[in-house]
Amino acid sequence: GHGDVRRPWGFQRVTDDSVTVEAEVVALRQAVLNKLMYEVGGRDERASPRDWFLAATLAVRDRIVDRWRASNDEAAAQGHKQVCYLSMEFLIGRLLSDALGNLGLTDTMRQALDGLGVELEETFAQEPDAALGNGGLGRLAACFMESMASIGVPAIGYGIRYEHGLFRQLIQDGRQREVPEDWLSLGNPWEFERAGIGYDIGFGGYVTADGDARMVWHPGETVRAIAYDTPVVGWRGQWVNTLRLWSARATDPLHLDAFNSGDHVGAQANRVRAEAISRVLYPGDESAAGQELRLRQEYFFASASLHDLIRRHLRLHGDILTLAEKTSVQLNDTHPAIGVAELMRLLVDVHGLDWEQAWEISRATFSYTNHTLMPEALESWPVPLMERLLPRNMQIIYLINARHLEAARAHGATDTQLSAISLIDEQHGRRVRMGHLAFAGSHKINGVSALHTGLMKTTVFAELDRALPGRICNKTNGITFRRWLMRANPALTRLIVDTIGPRVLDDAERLADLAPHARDAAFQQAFARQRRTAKEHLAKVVRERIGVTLNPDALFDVQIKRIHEYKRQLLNILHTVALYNAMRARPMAPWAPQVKIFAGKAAPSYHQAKLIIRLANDVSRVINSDPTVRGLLQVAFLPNYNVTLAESIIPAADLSEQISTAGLEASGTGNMKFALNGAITIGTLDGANVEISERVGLENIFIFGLKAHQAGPMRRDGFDARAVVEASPDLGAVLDAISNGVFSPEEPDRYRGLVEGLLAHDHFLVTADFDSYVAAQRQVMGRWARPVEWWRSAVLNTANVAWFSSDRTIREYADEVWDLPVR
Ligand code: T68
Repeated sequence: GHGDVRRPWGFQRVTDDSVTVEAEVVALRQAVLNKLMYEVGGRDERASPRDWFLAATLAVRDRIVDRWRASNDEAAAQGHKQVCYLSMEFLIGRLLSDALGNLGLTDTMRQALDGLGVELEETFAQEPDAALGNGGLGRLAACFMESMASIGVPAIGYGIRYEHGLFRQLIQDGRQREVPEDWLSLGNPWEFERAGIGYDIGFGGYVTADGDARMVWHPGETVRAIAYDTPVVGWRGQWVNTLRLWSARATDPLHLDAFNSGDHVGAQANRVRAEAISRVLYPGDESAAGQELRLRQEYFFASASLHDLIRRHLRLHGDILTLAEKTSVQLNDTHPAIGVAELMRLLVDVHGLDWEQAWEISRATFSYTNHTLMPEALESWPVPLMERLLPRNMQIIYLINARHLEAARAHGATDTQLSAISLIDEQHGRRVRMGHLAFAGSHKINGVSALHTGLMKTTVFAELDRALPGRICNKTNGITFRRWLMRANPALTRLIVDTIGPRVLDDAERLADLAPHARDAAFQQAFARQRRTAKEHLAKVVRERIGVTLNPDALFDVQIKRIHEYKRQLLNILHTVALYNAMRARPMAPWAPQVKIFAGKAAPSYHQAKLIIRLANDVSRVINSDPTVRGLLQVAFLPNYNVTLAESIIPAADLSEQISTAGLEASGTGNMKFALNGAITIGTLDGANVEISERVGLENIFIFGLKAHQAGPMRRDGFDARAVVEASPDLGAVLDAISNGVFSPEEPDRYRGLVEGLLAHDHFLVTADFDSYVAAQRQVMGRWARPVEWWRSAVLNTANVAWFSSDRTIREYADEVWDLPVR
C-alpha cells in the first residue's frame, strides 16, 4: 500500500522554515554561486536579478532531483498504480516560491541570497507566470498536480508545452488589447528536455487492411512529439511527480534540395506547419475553437501521452492486458477525449488485442471530468474533418458507436433515445460529440460540484446516464492550500499557526480549531490587521499598475475571473453605478468607503465580453475622477489578470463576488480561495457556492438571486426584462445613465446596444437578479458597519472551508475513480 510513501527522507533533512541551520544557508549560497558561474555563465558582481533567479532556481532544482528519482524508483519498485492526468491546460503560475515553500527552504534561501546582496522577493518577481491555461480548468489541473505530489499519489501530468501561453492583456483607452506572451524567451530553468523521449504522431493519409484483416493506417504526415519534464514537488518534499509537456518537432525539418536551390523559406515550410501544433494556447474559454489546428493539438498530445504510458507500462509490467490495473487516465474535459479512440487503435491495431478485450481495458483505464453544461461549450468535431485528419480514429469511433447503440437498442431504447446517446450528432451537419465519446469510453464520469453533477444527470447526460447507469459521480473541486494560503498569505498563515499550532500545515482540517477564536476580540483584531496589511500591499500594486491610489480603509469588493456573460461582471458594474447614483444623490449620508476591484481577460473574439471590460474601465474613469464621491467610491480594473496577480489580490479582499447565473458556473474555485483567506462571499446558489454556504453557514455568506431550478426555465422560456426594469426605478436609472453616455461622453451611443440587448433578451438574468443583488449588497454594508460581526464571519469562513482542499478532492478521486489506496 501507500502507507510508507510519506515517510521522511533519510538522505536529506527537510528543514522547517523556523529552524534554519547556518550550515545549510552557507551550502545553499555556495550552490547558487556555482550555478551562477557554471550554468548561467555570469559573475556575481555583474549578475542581473534575472541571473540570480536562474541560479537560485537551478540550485533548488538540484535539491528536488534526487527526491524525484527516489519517488520514481519507489513507485516502480512497489508496482504502484500511476495516475495520468491528461489536460490541454496547466495554469501553473510561478514555481520558485512554491518549490521553496514545499521544501521548507524559504528562509534558508532568503538568508543565502541576503548574504549576496540579493533580495528573495525580487528574485521571485523575475519568474515569468507560466500561463499554459485559460482559467479555472487549467488552474485546477495545477492544483491537482501539487496535491497529488503532496499526498504521495504517483502521477504524471500530460499536456502541451505551448511556446506562447495565454495572451498578455493591455488596457488601452479602456479597451482590451492582446499581445503575445513569451514565457520561454529567457529560458525555462525548471524543465528538462528529454530529447530521447519522442513519438511520431500521424495525421491524414489512408487506411488499408492487411492479410489478417488487421487495419493499417498510413498517415500522410507525421509530427514528432518531444517530452519536456518539470518536477512537481509536494509538501515537505516527500514526493515528487512529473509534469510532462509535449513539444512538436518536424520529422523532416529541412528540404535540403529546396534549400540548396535557393528556396530558403519554402525549404522549411514543413517545419513551420508541424511546429505550429505547440506554438500557442487557444485563448477560447468555454467555446470549441472549431479549428483544425485545435484538433491537431488535441490528437497530438493525447496520442503522444498514450504511447508514453503504454511504453512505461510494458517496461515495468510487461503485459498490456494489465494496463488498467496499473494506470488510470483522467481526461480533464473533452479536449483529450480523442484518446478513447486512440487507445483502442493502439490496443487493437498495434498490440493485436481483440475488440472486446481492448474495450474493457480501455474503459477501465479512462475516466472523464466534465467542466461545463453550456451547449456552446460542448465540444464536437465535423465528421468530414475527422475523416480527413484522423481516418482510422474515425472508423473506430463508428465501431464504438455501433456497439454502443446496439446495446441500448437491445435494452429497449427508442429512436429518440438512440439519437440522444449517439456519438454522432446528426442534427448539425454530422459532428462527433466528444463528451459522448468520453462518457462511453470511461468507467467514471464526474462533475465538479454537487449542483453541477446533479444537472449533468438531468440535462446533457440524462439519456447516457439512463443507458449507462452508475457512472456519473461528483468530485467537488478543491484548491491547494500551500499556494493559496501559505504562499499567498504568509502573514495570515503565521497568525493561524500562532493561534492553533503548526499541525494545521499538514492537516487542513485543523483549521476548524479557529472557530472558537472567531468571537475573541484580540484575535479578530489580529485577523483584521493582516487584512489591512494585505490591502496596503495591493494598493501599492494598483498604484504602480494603473496610477489609482486606493483607500485601504475602504471595503475591498473583488471580482476576478475570466470575463464572461454568465459570470455577470455586468451585474456588478450595474450595482457600482447604482451606488454611484445613490452617493451623488446623498453625498452627506454616512457612507462607508468602498473599492470595487475587477480583473479578468476576455477571449479575443468574444465581443460582448470585451465591451463589458470597456464599460468597467469607462465607469472607473468617471467615478474615480468625480470629486463628489472622492474617498467614498473607487473602481479599479487591473490589467493582465493571472495567477501571480491573484496571489496578491485574494489576501486583500473583504468581499468575494461569485455572482454567476445559477446553474451555469460548474463549480468555481476562486470562491474557495477567497473564503479560505477570510473574505466573505456575496453569491448565487451556483456551483460550489452551494457547498461553501453549507459549510460556512448562511449567516456568514450573502446569498441572493434566482435558484438554478428557477433560472433554467426562465432562460429557456424567456422573460420580460422591460417589465422588471419598469418595476425597479434604481435599475432604470442605472440603465438610462449607461445607455445615454454618462460613462462615454465622447461617444454617447457606445453602450446603447448593450442596454437594448439586455432589455430584449436578458439571457443571463442580470435584470431579474438586480434588486436581490442590491439588497444583498446592502446587507453587506450593514455587516461591515458592525466590525465585531464582520470579523467573526470572516474568521468563520477561514475556519470552515478546510474541506475545499484539493488534497480532499484527490483522495476522493483516488478512492472512487482511480481505485488507488492512499494512506
Ligand atoms: C471551469 N471551466 C468552470 N474552462 O467554468 C469552473 N473551456 O466553474 C470550474 O470551477 C473550473 O472549470 C474547474 O472545474 C473552464 O475553465 C476552460 O477554461 C476552457 C478552456 C478551453 C475550452 C473550454
